[in-house]
Amino acid sequence: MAKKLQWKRSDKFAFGLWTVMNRGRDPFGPETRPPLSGIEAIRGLGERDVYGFEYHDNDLWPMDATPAKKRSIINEAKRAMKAAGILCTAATTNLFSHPVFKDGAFTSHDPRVRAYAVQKVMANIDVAAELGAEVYIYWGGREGAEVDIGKDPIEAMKRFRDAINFLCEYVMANGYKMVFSLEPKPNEPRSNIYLATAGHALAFIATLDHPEMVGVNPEYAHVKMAGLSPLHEYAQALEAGKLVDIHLNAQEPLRFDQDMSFAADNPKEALLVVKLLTDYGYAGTKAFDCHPYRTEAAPWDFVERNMRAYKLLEAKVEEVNADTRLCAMLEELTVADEGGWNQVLAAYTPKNADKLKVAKFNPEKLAQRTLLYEQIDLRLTELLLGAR
Ligand code: GLT
Ligand code: MN
Repeated sequence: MAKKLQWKRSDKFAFGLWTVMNRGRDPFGPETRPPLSGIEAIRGLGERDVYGFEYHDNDLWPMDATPAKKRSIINEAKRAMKAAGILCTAATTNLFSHPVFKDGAFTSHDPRVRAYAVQKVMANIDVAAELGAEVYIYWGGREGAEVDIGKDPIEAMKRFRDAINFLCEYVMANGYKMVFSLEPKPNEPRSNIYLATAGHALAFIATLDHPEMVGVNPEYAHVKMAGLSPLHEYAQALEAGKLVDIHLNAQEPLRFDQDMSFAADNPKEALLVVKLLTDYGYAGTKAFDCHPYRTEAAPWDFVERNMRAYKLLEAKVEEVNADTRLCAMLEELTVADEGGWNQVLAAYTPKNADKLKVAKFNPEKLAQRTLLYEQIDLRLTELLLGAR
């Protein structure tokens, strides 16, 4: 394998422990792979030069673990991390598997369930801080509804907000160095999940007591399930300074949650995402959140292919950015600003408004400008397919 294409820890790749622990169960059939413990998952990822892992509390210890059992698992995880040279980059809480959360956690009608959910998160935030995680994710899988008349969506937002506000204060009160991250998803397992897209999440964050403590980690496949553009979601979050983590994978649009490996469906779209992250110097971890195909006997080919795909696309981005033909055509899209309009549009002033009011434009003439998008797209396709 070309050296450049071999991933290194410095690439900051991460995997959710649950991705390699996934055993291939789906709604139509049982597990096809043997179990893997959280500790074995940490070791296996570390052995493959993965930079970090993300975990749910119950990926590591069962919900009914005694305090002593939980402590011994956490200690073992710390030893495994040290031995394998892998970091814990993000943590999250399982607020979706147990039937207690069947109608939501933070948005449950039952205040006891909401309190239990917040308590479960607080307990894991303590562990996350001990393991060194600096990002804490909320994927509200059960926060949604099938019967909307039975669940006021405005009330649900208020409950969600109260929970996040409470937990922000908890992190501050403990002096933890940790930011929160909301992970949007439009549906599955609920018919409709609240905070369905990055846009919903960003708008919600602005209503929190500590918006500076909360960002988003859009998942590529979740965006595609909503029929939207992962590139645009990542870009909007990045531009807002809110992209604190990313979940990479692949997904045919508007289907059930397929959770395929990164770039498995649409390499051009994946390329543009890697280009965005590269060009704008995204510095967070790049976490893969997908599952090995059900036909795999072990998760390790899956782990390697995700990182390899990212490195291939990264090398391709370098080629694309250096391609003189493509660069020349992209350059042609820009227009010399002879009228000084960029400066006028950059800020409202009475003077700028006056200048604009009296300006003469010829829309017919402006519309005659041709744009080389067919040729540009073809060139990108040539580069992607390795044609000369
Ligand atoms: C679950 C979901 C993911 C979330 C995880 C975080 S769990 O597997 O499908 O997208 O990132 O809770
Ligand atoms: Mn995810």
